[in-house]
Amino acid sequence: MADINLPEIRDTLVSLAFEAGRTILAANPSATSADTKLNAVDIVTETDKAVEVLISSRLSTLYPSFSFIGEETYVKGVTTVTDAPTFIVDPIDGTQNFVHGFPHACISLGFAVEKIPSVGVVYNPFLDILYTGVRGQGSYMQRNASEGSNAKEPQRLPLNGGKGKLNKLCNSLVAFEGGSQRDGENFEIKMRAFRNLLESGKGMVGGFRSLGSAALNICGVAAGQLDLYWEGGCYAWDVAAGWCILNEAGGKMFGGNPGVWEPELDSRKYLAVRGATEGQKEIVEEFWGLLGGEEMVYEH
Ligand code: LIP
Repeated sequence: MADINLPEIRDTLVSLAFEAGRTILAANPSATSADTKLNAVDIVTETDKAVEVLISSRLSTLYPSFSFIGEETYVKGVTTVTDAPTFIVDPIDGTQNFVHGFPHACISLGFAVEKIPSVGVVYNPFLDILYTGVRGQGSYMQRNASEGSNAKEPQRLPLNGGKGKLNKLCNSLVAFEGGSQRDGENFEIKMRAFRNLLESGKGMVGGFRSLGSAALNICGVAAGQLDLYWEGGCYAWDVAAGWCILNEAGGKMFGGNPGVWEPELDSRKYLAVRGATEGQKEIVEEFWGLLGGEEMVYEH
């Protein structure tokens, strides 16, 4: 790790994110053909594939000795996250949003060393908002990010220096996602959890949101705009970049199943919690308590 220049990698990933962002903005998703993967709601467009090719080819030229994992070239049971320095990339996180022109989709570019998220760049080209994080060096959000001299000053995360204590779930703004798997035991567990989180007399979260992009949900938690984000079923490329940004903002990633305090990067079950002066452990335990001891199980 000592001889890897993380800020240089961040700068490379930022310029790649802007280039990918221009490709995404130039695409006409309604005229772009979309294939399906797991089922009819798990879609991939030509633009997802083109952006991944752009990013992987640039990175393999610039950093030939580093590994690369991308959503569109992942092979089930074959692609694994190892200890090697690895770029972990989702070319468009929030593909359903992209296809519908709902402006919450992003390029998610992570870099992990020994499976520790060490650089994160998440860029929403529709809103021109950039999130960056470098291990040990803080994380930032920048508006009008691609506009050169008109770009706003990067703001250190969490915004407003954080909001202090985390209270109970009923005082919290919580994000969770339905995900693309819409059957089976994991889906049933999620549906029971959603009910417990929303129902009066149980968690009754103060508010619930689904941005449709894991990376943007995590960045919202890093910024302190969301208190928590929970999802089962997403992959390392959905979370790697945001995880670094979250850590550097004083937040923490816990496991999506009860009792997992230090989740693996590719565990596919995550609970992101914003930075707080106190109450992190308590709200995680309150959240896990609403899962009724049930555990989601996902293959890699
Ligand atoms: C999406 C995630 C989203 C999740 C979806 C999907 P994609 O990524 O970010 O949070 O609920 O199942 O994985 O497919 O748009 O890259």
